Amino acid sequence: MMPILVAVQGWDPASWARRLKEQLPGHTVLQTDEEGVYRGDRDPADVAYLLAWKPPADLLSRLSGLKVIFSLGAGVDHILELDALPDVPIVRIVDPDLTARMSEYVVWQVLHHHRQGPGYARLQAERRWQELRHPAACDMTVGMMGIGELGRDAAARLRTIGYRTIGWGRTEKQVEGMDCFHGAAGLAPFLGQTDILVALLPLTPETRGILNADLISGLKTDGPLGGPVLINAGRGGSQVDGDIAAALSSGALAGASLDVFETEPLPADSPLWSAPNLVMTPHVAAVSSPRALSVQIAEQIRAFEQGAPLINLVDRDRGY
Ligand code: NDP
Ligand code: OXD
Repeated sequence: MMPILVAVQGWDPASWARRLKEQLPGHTVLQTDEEGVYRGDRDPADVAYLLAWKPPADLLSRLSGLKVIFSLGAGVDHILELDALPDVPIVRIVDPDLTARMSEYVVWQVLHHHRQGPGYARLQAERRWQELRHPAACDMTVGMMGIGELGRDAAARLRTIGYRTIGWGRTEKQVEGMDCFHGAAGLAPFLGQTDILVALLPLTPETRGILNADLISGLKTDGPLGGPVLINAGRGGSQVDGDIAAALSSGALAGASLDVFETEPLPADSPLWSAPNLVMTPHVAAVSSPRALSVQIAEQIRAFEQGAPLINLVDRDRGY
């Protein structure tokens, strides 16, 4: 059977290799160390399947027999940005486990701002017993920037709580239960109705830096929270950290939750560390579970070896 190589940086390669081996006992499963360096005896040119999270570019150039690359995340910018990417199919993660984790994060953060989480944290630190008013969910509009696999599920769950949801994407779409906007022309009307903006966009040349001061100034300002809130769990490259910190300080944003940052880990001198009303998490909104995701990857490898088409393929020209 053709070898599989798990190549991850910053994650535990052994847990992925072990789960893959359980699913595909007939296959040889190789792994890199946690820096993505392959130190095994087997010739890298024998590797047929690469399971990757931020693989080092020089590793890819040694995998001359590669047949498929599986991204171990939903996003694929960590692969597409590499030079000398072999011309093989790239598969990304679309999986109920990952989707559910992201929706949990989005619901958690929307509710946190809606129910005055930052204000109550401040009052508790000051040992003050004081009520802060909050609007009804049905009086608030959550704007989903990115209405793909993750954005649509999160919106559906927000609607069960009572929020109105609207969406913005690249191409025209009809999604039950939400008004959808698209493209440059659809952005202003979308932002103008949005109390809480949730960004779940892939990082592409078009989305790089899109969450900036100009965009923030287009958000609805007379909503029930006293100002708009921004939640970004897509990619840090889509935001301008300094603009968000400034908007929080000036009150142009009433609050924000960021799971991703322009540079990760967030540099010690980032103004975001001390920005008011900001919830920060270290890129953990929807972590990839080896147990859940290895099942689907193994199924795809088995199907591919029997001549069936791969699913969840990345469109390289589109960039996601
Ligand atoms: P999808 O590919 O299913 O959806 C992407 C959405 O973004 C689509 O609605 C697409 O529009 C839209 N989009 C892409 N480019 C543009 C653009 N230029 N202008 C407007 N809309 C655009 O991706 P997923 O929902 O599965 O994942 C989204 C992203 O979430 C991932 O790419 C990844 O970066 C991030 N992510 C972050 C995680 C974390 O832990 N923080 C975990 C998992 C994912 P259209 O359909 O019209 O093309
Ligand atoms: C992903 C991520 O893309 O975790 O899945 O960021």
